[in-house]
Amino acid sequence: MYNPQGADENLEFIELLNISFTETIDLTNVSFTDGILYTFPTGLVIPPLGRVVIAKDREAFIAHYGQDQIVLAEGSYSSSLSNGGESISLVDNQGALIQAISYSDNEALGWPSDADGLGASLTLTNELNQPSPNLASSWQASSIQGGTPGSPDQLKPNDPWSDLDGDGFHALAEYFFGTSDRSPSLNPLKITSEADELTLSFSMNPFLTTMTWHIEESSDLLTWEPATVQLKTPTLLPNGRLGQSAQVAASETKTYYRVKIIEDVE
Ligand SMILES: [Ca+2]
Ligand SMILES: [Ca+2]
Repeated sequence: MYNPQGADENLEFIELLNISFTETIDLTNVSFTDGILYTFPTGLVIPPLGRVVIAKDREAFIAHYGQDQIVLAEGSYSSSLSNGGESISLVDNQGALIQAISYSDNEALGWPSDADGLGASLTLTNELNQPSPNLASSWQASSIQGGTPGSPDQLKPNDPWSDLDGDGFHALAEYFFGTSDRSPSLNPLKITSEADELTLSFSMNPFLTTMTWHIEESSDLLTWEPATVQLKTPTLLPNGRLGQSAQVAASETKTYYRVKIIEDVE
């Protein structure tokens, strides 16, 4: 959030995401050195796919956003994120460059105007595929006002059963599959066959933390049982979602398959 709504710049924040699915990253003495100045304290780690937020004014940030579900780094950065765009650098504890980012507020060049003082945050898209942070096309305005510091841009829907785009997929299912409930989606489930094997595949939101799933089968669409499947290793798709697939043995009789999505209730 480089240009919060209003004249006050104290609600600026910057968020780091660990894009590894397996590695924890130790941020001890990692620093921002250009644009803003900040050094991470000893022992701060980001788990795989985890996020950490650094505020310009920690107290103002907490008063506005709270701290639920947010890993907020100690202290605050000094200086500000320029409202006209600038270059910022993140370096490791030896001073070697990790990431340099040049952002802009230039709408004519495609930078999102809603993130320039109108309430949205500047949000990297398709972040797991490491888009260039220097290109306007890599960024969008956050989906909701104020952004979602500490969380992915796509939040779990308040009403799981709504179907705003009328495509037949409920909001919670779209959240699970990583599709939008604000634009119609095609059936995310695909079945392909090769020799005697059927492969069931679908895309999945990579940032799910409170949902599980399994595949079920039925011969009559009335009685469903867990299917015997061989799950393949998930892959990262070009669209930034996870590609899940499972092999099922071909059957002599007509068989239906479905993905059952289970929301863990805390
Ligand atoms: Ca600013
Ligand atoms: Ca829908």
